[in-house]
Amino acid sequence: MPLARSLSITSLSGLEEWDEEFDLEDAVLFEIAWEVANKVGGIYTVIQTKARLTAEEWGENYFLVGPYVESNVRTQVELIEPTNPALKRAIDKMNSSGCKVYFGRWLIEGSPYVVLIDVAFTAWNLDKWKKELWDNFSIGVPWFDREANDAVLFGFLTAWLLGEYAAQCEEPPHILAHFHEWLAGLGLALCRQRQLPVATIFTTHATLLGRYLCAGSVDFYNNLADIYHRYCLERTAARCAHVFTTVSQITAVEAEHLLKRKPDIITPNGLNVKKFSAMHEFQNLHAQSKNRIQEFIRGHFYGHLDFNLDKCLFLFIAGRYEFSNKGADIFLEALARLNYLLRVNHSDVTVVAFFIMPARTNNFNVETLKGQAGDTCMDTAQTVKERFGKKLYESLLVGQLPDVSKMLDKDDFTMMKRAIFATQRQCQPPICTHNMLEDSNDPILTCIRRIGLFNSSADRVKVIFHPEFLSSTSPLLPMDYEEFVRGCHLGVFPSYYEPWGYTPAECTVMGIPSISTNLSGFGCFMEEHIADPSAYGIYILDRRYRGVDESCNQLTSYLFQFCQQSRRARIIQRNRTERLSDLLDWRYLGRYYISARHMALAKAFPDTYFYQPHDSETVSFRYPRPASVPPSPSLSRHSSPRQSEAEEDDDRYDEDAEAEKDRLNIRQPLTLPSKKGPALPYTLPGANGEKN
Ligand code: G6P
Ligand code: 1S3
Repeated sequence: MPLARSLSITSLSGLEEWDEEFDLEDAVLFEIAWEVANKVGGIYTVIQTKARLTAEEWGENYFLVGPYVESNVRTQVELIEPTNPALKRAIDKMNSSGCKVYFGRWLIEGSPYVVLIDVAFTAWNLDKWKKELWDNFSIGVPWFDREANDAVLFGFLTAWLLGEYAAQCEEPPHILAHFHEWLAGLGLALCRQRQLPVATIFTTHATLLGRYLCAGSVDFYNNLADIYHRYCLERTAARCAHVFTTVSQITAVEAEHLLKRKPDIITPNGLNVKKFSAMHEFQNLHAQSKNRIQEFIRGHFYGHLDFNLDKCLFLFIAGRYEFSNKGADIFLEALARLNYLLRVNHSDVTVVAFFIMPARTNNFNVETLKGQAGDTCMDTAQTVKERFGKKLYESLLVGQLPDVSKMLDKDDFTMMKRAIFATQRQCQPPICTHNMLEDSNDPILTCIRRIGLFNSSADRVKVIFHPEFLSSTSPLLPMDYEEFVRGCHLGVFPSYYEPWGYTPAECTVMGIPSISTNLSGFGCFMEEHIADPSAYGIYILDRRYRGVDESCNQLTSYLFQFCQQSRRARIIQRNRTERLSDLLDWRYLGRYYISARHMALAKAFPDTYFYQPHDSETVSFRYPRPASVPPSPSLSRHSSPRQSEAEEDDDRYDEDAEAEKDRLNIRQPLTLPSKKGPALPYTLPGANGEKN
């Protein structure tokens, strides 16, 4: 049944409109990835968040293909009979030939159809298929590489599915198959080698060699046996695809050199942006979540709570535990330098830096649990208050004013002294919330020991390492990730290797400023689209053209400037950060995927489809500097290091008027992206020979 579809992506608060007249005819889209309904890392987020928009465009003709993992299916997928007759026949045929292929609806936004293949069930074919791989592509996969074995099985099974589907169609079909990452890449190469009627797209989210080469301290030689054949699979897919895409400009450079193919188009990662009806709802959510983090801090620092929680800033880094690739190394170093600067400048700001990176642990540690066990001082104050109230009442009952000197007796004082003693601790508040299995070799703990950030009273920077992802059911910090991010003041992601980087993007859509780098896809993208990123709370560290020490100084400078902002400046900045959400919404970024698909269809089926690049692919939108107040909070500061108390606490300024001024200014003529990053000061303020 021919389907004539055209697409119009409407204006998102001024970002240019995108009308696409492209007749998809009877095309059917298969999107294939190891992370379909199977959360491993960032690719899951890409596919899961993008599904709604893709399902809107392709309707009944959109199928995601992934591995069958029983535990995932139980919680995320509703198994149903295949809806498309040709696909049903193809699945039945495979199942009667010794495969296990399931069909269902993935229970996420957009409810896309999923085809899930049990690769283990067909493992008996592995040797035969590996031989075929060797004969046709000269790629040998060693027996011990389990992940690559899965890639071989998944590749042959997906190619089988697509071939079978083509065979079952009554009319010659127009199949479009979009493969993500090397684990799914072999299916693409097989489609080409078997000359199936399939238009193919390959998207790489990171290159294998790039990741290994950047990791630095990773044991390169002992990993060599796992690298080469995987690299061959990746390179074959990239070179065979009708259309090759990467998620960012920085990964495009990598691909050009390491995979020897320049991407045809960049497909940046988006998010499903939630819009609140009340404009400042996200600010209220920040205040609520911050209260919960403060509660945790009260417990964690019991006996050492000698700092003002109201002047406490919460910073965090989160993600896969790749110490140097994710920049945890330079973050720690910069925190040590920040600690020094805050101390010599007698700052009353305290910074608590959270490290949320999963490592091997055997439980929460006792000291941390004790902190969260209950507030002895609060319980005692309640008891003493009740006893006081009772004595007062008894005195009033007999018609006498109370004798104040007798209202608290010896027992009350004993109880209060006991509470004071109970909240004293012999040790410093713990750095790590869990017992680590490899405590002595752990890179974060080793670095903390070297730089001496031990949560002592004199430290203005405190560190908390939570080596587990957050969960709302945790007895320690019962918050889910989103809630936690909302309560923080700044996300710090100084990655060295980061093809895209969802963490700063997630901060942005929640209105939380972040630091990323010009080596991360996100950082490069924001640098290209915003005239003064730091004014919008998007700090981009230069890790490309500067040495580690210089980058570290720049990071320290950003952190120190951030600590000097007044509350009012932080609120203005959060408003601006949140305003960038549209730029990261799939409703805007989805257009690059759409172009890639049209391009592939036109290349594979030139008689049916014609592709012409859309204007928005060659001209880039750029947010101007905000008009309302000076462009960057650092420039709006008084010459003295601190602002007045009155200004610090003034959060009642007219936010709507500020926002309106910015909005009027924000729609400017389109300009081409500049090649140069923003010029920001990165010298260490106050570090000129001052001594502690
Ligand atoms: C939000 C709330 C304000 C609160 C402020 C705290 O804007 O709406 O009521 O004062 O957050 O901001 P801060 O940066 O100090 O956490
Ligand atoms: C990759 O996951 P990672 O954390 O290993 O893909 C993500 C999705 O494209 C991307 O955001 C991330 O930078 C890559 O590194």
